[in-house]
Amino acid sequence: MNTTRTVSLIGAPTDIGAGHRGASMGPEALRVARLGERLGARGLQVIDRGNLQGPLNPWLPPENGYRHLSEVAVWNMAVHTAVRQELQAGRVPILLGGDHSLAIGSISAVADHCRDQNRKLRVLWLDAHADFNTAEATPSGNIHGMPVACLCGNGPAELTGIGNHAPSTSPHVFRQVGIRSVDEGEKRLVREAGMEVYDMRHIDEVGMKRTMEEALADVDENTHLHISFDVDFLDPSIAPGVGTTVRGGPTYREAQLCMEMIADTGRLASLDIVELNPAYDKRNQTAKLAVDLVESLFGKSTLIR
Ligand SMILES: [Mn+2]
Repeated sequence: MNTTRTVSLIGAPTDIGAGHRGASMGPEALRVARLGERLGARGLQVIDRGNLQGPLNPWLPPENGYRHLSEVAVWNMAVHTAVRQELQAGRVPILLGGDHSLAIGSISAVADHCRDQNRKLRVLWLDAHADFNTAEATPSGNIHGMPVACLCGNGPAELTGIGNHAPSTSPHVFRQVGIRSVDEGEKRLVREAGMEVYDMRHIDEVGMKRTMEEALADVDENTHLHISFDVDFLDPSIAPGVGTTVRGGPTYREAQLCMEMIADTGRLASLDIVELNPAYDKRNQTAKLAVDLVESLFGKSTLIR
């Protein structure tokens, strides 16, 4: 592992792709929960880049199956540029969302970087949802339900074309963990794409430990490991501060184990923290929990192991 790693916090305060307002307050809630200070205490160098800027949320109904498509594209281009810059400077970008549509910008940047550096990309998608919807399959038109599809080339050109390569990546790069809500049409798309999904039933049956061993099985020295952490991954009893709660998610201990096993690989190289919605939170508890988990992701453990 590198000696002193530098992480860059990049705020993207928008709920432009979501079906509920409020994820735009996520970056500040994470700062209030002392994300930067806590990572600094882990021995990391932390640079806070402040917040990106983009269009306000006009809160309009979907058009041709997409809600706020042009605004989502503008935000994602800004995210792409910012994440790319940090990677090129050898830093670990942490995107503070914002809703999950922003993963299009961040993961397209990571994918471009991996192509340049000849590294293997692995994306761990921690989420209650597969986010593999298309305009035809989605009931809502909310683009935060479509980022994985867009990154794999299944979406509008405004989004599939972000970055240097279209499509940015392929379903085989993804390992999805914690999934428990997939729309009917989306189920078929996930199946056809052959994406590796470790849903909650799988976690129930074999446990989080074996699930993570499987999800991380082919991470090697040349792997760039990107984590896309949708806070709705967590059970709503511990993480109420999200717009789209789905019961039956990982417990506190399961989530900690998941993060610690990722840290053990030593290959974590970029991170999204998305869908934190302070409008639904209680006394910032979900932001504080997210910060606890991110500390584990960066190697905090109970004992010296
Ligand atoms: Mn998501």
